[in-house]
Amino acid sequence: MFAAVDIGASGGRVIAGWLADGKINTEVVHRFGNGPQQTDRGLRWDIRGLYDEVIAGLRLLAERFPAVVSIGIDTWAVDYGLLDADGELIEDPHCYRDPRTGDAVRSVHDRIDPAELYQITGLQYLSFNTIYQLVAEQDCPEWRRAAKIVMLPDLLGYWLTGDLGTDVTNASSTALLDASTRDWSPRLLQLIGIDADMLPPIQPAGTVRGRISPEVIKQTGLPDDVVLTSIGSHDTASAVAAVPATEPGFAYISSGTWSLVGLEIAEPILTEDSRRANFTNEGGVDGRIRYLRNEGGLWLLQESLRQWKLDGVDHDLGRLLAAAAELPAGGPTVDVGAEEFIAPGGMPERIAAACRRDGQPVPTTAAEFTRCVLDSLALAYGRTLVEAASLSGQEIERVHVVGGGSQNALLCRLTAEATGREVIAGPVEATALGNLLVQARTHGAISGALEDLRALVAASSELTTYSPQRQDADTR
Ligand code: ADP
Ligand code: LRH
Repeated sequence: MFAAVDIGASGGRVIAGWLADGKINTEVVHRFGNGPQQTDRGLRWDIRGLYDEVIAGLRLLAERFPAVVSIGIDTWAVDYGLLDADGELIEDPHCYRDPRTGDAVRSVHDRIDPAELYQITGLQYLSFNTIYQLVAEQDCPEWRRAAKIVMLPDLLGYWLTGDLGTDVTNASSTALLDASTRDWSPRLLQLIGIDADMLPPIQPAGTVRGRISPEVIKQTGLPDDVVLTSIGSHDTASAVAAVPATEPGFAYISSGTWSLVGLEIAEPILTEDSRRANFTNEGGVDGRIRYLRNEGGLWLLQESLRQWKLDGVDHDLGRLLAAAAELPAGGPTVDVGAEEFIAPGGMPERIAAACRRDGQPVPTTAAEFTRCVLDSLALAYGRTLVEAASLSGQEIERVHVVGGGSQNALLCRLTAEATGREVIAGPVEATALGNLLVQARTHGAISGALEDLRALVAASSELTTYSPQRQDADTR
C-alpha cells in the first residue's frame, strides 16, 4: 500500500494506491483546496496550511489503510521556501504569479545571454523560473538569513522526515540545473551568488528519502516504519510518467491550472530554434526528457469563475461548459500563454481587453468567455504540437490528455479538431498514479520501464477517445 500526496495550484489530495490483478487501484482519502493568497507581503502560498491538510490526509489514510509502506509527494514546480540556519522556514513561499521578477530577469540576462542560459539549462523562458525569483529575493532582508533553498515538495517532505533532498524533475524547473549533466550548474550558481550547499542533493526518482519522523507517526497513527520515497516530485513529471500510452508516437497534454503540451524525448534539444520556440527540456522520471511548452491553461477559466463569484454569481462549471458547447465555432481567441494572464484578478476584463485590442468580437456572457478560453487553449495546443513534432523530428499520431482538464469534453473535442489527431482523455489523477507507481517500483511491488508502468495505467483506467472527424466520444 502506497500513498500519494499530490498538490496542484488549485487543490490537493492524498490518494492510497495498491496493486491487484495487474491493475493499480486507488482511493482518494482526502481532498483540499489551494490557491495563492494575497498578503501585504505579496502573493504567497499558505504552505503551513497545506502541511496541516497533508497531516489530516495521512491520519485518514492510517485509519483506512493501516499497512501503508511509503509516501511520495509532488507539487507544482519552480517555487521554494527559504530555511534559516536552524532549519526554520523564514516566511511563507512566494507564489510564482507574484509579479516581482521584472528587474531580476533583466539582471540575470545582463550576466548571461539568454541563448547561453538555454544551452546550459534547456529551460523555457518563464518570468517566474526559480533563478529569477531567487535573484529578486536577494534584494530582501530575509535573504540574509537564508541557509537552504528548498523546493515545495521537499519542504513538506522535510517536515515529515527531517531529511532534505530533491529530485531531478523539480530541480530541472529552476534554471539552475545543467540539462547535460543533470546536476546543479556550478557556473549558474556562481553567476547568481548561491553557495552550492544552499541546495539539497539531487536524488533519482525511486530513492528512499527517509523515515517518517516519530512525531508525525504519533500525530497520524501511521506505521512506524513508513518511509518517504523520492518520486517525480514535479507534478507534471509524475503526470507524464502515467500517460496511458501503449505505443510510441504519442504527445501529451497535462491539463490543469497550466497546460503542459509536448512529447517525451531521450536527449535534450538545446538548439537556437528550440529556444526561440520557447520549448523546455524538463527532467522526467527514468532520465527521460519532457520536451514541452507551458501554455497557460484552465487558470484563465478558474480565475474567471473566481471573479464572477466575487461579483455575486457562482457559476456551475458543468452548466457553463454545456452552454459554451452550444456556441458556434470561430469566436474570439487570446494568447493563453501571454504574460498579461499570469497574475490573478479581473480575468474576464483582461480577456475582454485582449479581444478588443486585437479587433475581435468581445465576449460578454460567462458562456462566451468560457468558449473563448477553450477555443484559445485548443488553438495553442494545435500550434504547439506542430512545432514539437517539427523541432524533435518525432511523428505525433495521437494525443493523450491527462489531469483535471481531461474531464472537459468540450476542450477535448476542440483539441482533437485543432490537432487533427485522436485525443485520448484520462486519467484525471494521472499525477497521483505516476507518483504511486514509482513508489511501487521502488519498493518491489512492480518492475519494468516507464512503458510497463504506462501499460498498467492504461489497463487500470477508463479512457475516453475523441476522434478529430466526429463530434462525439467513445468510452471504453
Ligand atoms: P492542478 O493540479 O493544476 O490544481 P487539476 O489537474 O486538478 O489542476 O485540474 C483542475 C482543473 O480541472 C480545473 O481548473 C477545472 O477546469 C478542471 N475540472 C475539474 N473538474 C472538472 C469537471 N468535472 N469537468 C470539467 N473540468 C473539470
Ligand atoms: C503544473 C506546473 C507546471 C509549471 C507550473 C509552475 O502544476 O508544475 O509544470 O510550469 O506548475
